[in-house]
Amino acid sequence: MLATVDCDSRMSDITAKVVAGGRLTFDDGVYLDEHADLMMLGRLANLVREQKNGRVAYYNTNVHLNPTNVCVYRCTFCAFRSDLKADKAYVFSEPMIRERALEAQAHGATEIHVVGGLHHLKKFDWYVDVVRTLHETCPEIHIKAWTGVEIHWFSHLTKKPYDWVLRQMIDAGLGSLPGGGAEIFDEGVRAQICEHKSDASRWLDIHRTAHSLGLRSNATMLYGHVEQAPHRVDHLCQLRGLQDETGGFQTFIPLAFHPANTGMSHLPGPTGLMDLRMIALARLMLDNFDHIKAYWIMLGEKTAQVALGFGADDIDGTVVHELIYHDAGAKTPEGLTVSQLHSLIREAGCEPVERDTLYRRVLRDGAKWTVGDPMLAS
Ligand code: V47
Ligand code: SF4
Repeated sequence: MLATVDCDSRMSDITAKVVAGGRLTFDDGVYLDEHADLMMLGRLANLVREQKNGRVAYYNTNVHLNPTNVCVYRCTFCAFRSDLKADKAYVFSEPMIRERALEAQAHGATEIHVVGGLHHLKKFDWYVDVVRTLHETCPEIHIKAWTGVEIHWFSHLTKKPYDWVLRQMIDAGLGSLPGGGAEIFDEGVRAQICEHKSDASRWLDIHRTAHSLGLRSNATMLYGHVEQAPHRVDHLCQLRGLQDETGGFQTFIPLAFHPANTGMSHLPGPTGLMDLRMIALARLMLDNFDHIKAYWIMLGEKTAQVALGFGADDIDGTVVHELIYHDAGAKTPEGLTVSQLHSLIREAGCEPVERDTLYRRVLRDGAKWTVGDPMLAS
């Protein structure tokens, strides 16, 4: 009984803090992650979501390109990577990249999302040419490309600093950075799931540099594997700290671990309730992020729909050609049509709004599209 009273008073304190617009501490976050009643947590997160974004749920029309699956690293959570000489290894040629851009254009996409492996033999110029080919083929489409891990690899290949690498990419047509590669910042967890990958301080430094050059970026967190609540909350606090400094992050995307075909396939992966808890926790801890994305490809359409009432205001996009999650056992379709996205959002009681990568409203007139001003979260 006493424990219930303590829990209730802790939740009341946290609720009062959130309602007053105050900032939650690391300890508050761990409490919410480990003990809070899920429905109370969801209601509180939804309150913040409505203050920031009303009942709008954003989506975008995008196409993915994973130009190679060959990767020098061996992250234990990754089912997508391939050894150089394995049967599943592939590398996109320039005509294939051009064809993907034209397919995106025909599909009405405003964004091409590009991430892939770190190929043993490809030089930096090959990665620059991927961006250049896409941009020259379809200059109107925003290119969101390369995670912090890839930018770190390019810096290693060229022996040049991050700002030089990013400037080359911007000159070739890069528009922003996706949020991947962050995984979990804690070093002990990283040692178990991605020991060779660039560490937290480098990932953060790359995003800091990108923001200083005027690029916007996203942030992610991979959860539901070997990490615990304090690791997740520490990760969110570190992102919040950088956002205080730069304001350059647009959206946060909690990524649910999919175990099939990975080096951690013995783990069960997160439950649906944990997925909702992570969305709500992120909405409450990341008070300086405008958007929280429920990435439907990874959550499944059903959980993503519920997540719109637990703090999320974005469900990503049409996502044609997704491989990373499907290689790891995702059962979702590889893409959804705009009308499917609309019904999914409306059924959740939200208003669907198409955005471009920079959260500007997309206005369509038949096959043509233009963008309005950025929609500012309050
Ligand atoms: O960094 C890889 C994750 C990320 C698995 O910025 C896995 O808009 C779960 O970052 N189970 C790449 N996750 C994808 C990514 C992303 C996705 C959607 C939108 C945006 C955005 C970014 O995928 C990797 C890693 O954290 N990942 N394997 C797996 N088995
Ligand atoms: Fe390579 Fe990325 Fe997979 Fe790690 S997550 S093995 S860096 S493709």
